[in-house]
Amino acid sequence: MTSCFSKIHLAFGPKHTLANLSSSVLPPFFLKMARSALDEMSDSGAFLRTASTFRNFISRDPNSQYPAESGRYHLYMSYACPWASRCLVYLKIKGLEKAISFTSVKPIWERTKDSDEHTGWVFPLSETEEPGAEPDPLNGAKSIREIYELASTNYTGKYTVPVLWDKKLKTIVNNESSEIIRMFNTEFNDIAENAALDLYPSHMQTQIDETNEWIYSDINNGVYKCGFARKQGPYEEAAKLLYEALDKCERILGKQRYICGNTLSEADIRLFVSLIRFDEVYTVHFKCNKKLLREYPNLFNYTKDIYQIPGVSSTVNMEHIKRHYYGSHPSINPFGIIPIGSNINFSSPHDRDRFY
Ligand SMILES: N[C@@H](CCC(=O)N[C@@H](CS)C(=O)NCC(=O)O)C(=O)O
Repeated sequence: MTSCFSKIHLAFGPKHTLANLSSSVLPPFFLKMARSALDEMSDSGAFLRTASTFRNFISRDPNSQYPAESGRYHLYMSYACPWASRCLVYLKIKGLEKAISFTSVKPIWERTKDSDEHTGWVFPLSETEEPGAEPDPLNGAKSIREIYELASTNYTGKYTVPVLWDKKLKTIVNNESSEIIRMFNTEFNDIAENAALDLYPSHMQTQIDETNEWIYSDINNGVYKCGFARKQGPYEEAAKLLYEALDKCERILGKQRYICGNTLSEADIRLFVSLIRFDEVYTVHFKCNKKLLREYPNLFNYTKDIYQIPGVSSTVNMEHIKRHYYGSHPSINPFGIIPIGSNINFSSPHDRDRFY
């Protein structure tokens, strides 16, 4: 566990310390840690995501603290969540289903304790209560919050998914999806059914890292900055950057099949999880309505292309996605009405094989 101080350190990167953070930069969670994404707000009304806390690594080295053993780890996730979904995509396309088990929570946040007002991810009480979701098979927990409390008695951050759980040491290994996908990509190759697939090959790493940076900031997190902004200025700034980034993707994808060239890479999976949610959710719920995904020919066909990679469509549960966003943020959608949507068929033909 990191201390409260080191969490602030992590959130702002290594350059910043308490001493050089001015009070106008210090977010409210310095005084009271954010308990949900809806609390992560700067004084200017902009959404400010806090860093994940559990940052251990599974290793292919059998002598490491967390060796890559089959059957040892469990992914707690939500089909609704883009960050958790990217981990599930990796689990499926790397052929790790037999090695790493997973459970999805229910899509709509509920009260996690009678004694306070926190709402968050909960498990169904039975196998049949919620299609796609299952009761916690390992710890019998009622909520993801309980999983964090089992791993640490003094945890004060958000109770986010994904959570990579170690069944042997009964603790959380890691709750940061960008790191979990890297572990899934390389560390389980002795047991992965699709070990040859490398989505972060050394010759592409610089390009993938650079691409991830603007896609994360302007698209993956950019849609949240639009949706959770509490003032017009930060919303407009985020929306401008979002659409500049989408236009850039559209241009790139007019010249090549994938975002970093003609080979599928990590950057594609990271982009995909946001695109697949775009028209059904972000356009309405997060006010990203300058243009729809389906108005971008290259991006739209590209989304279908990734969706049709064997294993990927099974990670997309649009029911969970829609019910989560429209049903879990009452300050944005007080009546929980789910817009009817366009019900896009991502299995329909696409034109991306023109690049081969
Ligand atoms: N940095 C984390 C972010 C995960 C995250 O924000 N998950 C959201 C769901 S989409 C969550 O669990 N939020 C719970 C909350 O805000 O209380 C990662 O990428 O793994």
